[in-house]
Amino acid sequence: MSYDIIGDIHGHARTLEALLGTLGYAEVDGVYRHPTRRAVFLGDFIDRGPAQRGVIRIVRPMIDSGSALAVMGNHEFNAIAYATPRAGGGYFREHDAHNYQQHKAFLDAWEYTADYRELLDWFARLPLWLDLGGLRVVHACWDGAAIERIARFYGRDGRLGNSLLYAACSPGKWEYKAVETLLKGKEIPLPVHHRFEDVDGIVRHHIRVRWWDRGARSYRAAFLGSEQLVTAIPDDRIDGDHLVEYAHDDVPVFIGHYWLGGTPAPLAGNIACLDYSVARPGGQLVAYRWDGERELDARKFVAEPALEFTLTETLA
Ligand SMILES: [Mn+2]
Repeated sequence: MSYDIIGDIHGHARTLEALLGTLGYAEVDGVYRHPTRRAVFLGDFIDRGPAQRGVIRIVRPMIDSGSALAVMGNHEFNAIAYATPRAGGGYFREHDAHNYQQHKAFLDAWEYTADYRELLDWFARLPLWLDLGGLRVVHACWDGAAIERIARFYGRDGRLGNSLLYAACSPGKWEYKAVETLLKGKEIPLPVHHRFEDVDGIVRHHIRVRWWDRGARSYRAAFLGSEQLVTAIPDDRIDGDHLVEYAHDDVPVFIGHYWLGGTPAPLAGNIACLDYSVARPGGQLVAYRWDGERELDARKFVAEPALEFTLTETLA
């Protein structure tokens, strides 16, 4: 089976339609299909962009009909947690100003509608990871030990039932760390007094890291994210462990999540990130056309420039 793996979409339906067209998918009876291939979505369908319903209208029929597979992103996880009351008051994801702002585009489109709960139930059926034999898919980090532990206690399908959701929203429980690593990756604290502003202008004291990279010895070398931020990261030697075991001869793993920029290319011979910041001006929606190869090839990325911004600018 050949797969087209597609990165974080974040409410950019027009760009998604353009990319599906470029990849040779056509809409038949409301479902985009390819005659011989399947799509695989890396999660983060929602938040940020202008087409919160449009994206779901495209991806859900594809996934429900088997034209596509998908994993859950941290934004779908957060959406479920935001809407789930905690016993004793409040919600699994707090309704504070930061969380509300990050989720506002989605809430505006869905919160007070008849199909809101039903969509969240659908999100909850998206697996946290997919092992397709010759390739693996997870939103941010393939942590084999975390996956094995969740599979053993909660089921091999990797789905977020109520008990796993509860544990994953309880700091201190192993499930919290495990789900966080799969959906948000590894983060390490910067040395004391070091901080930087991320692309949203939020001050960060932690960095997302190249979790497979044994060669990265400094914070800057281990940093995984937008290249415009690299110089803001200290070049000090890393104090502590940033690694998750992923052997260079293991099968390819595809991830999203990291807001990369520039020209898409593999991060390692068997690791590719397909999140090239479609929700940022100048960003791209990126796919990788996989045909069974063990060694990933830079020529097999397909990038669609973010169309929504062009349209908005034209209208303005
Ligand atoms: Mn993400």
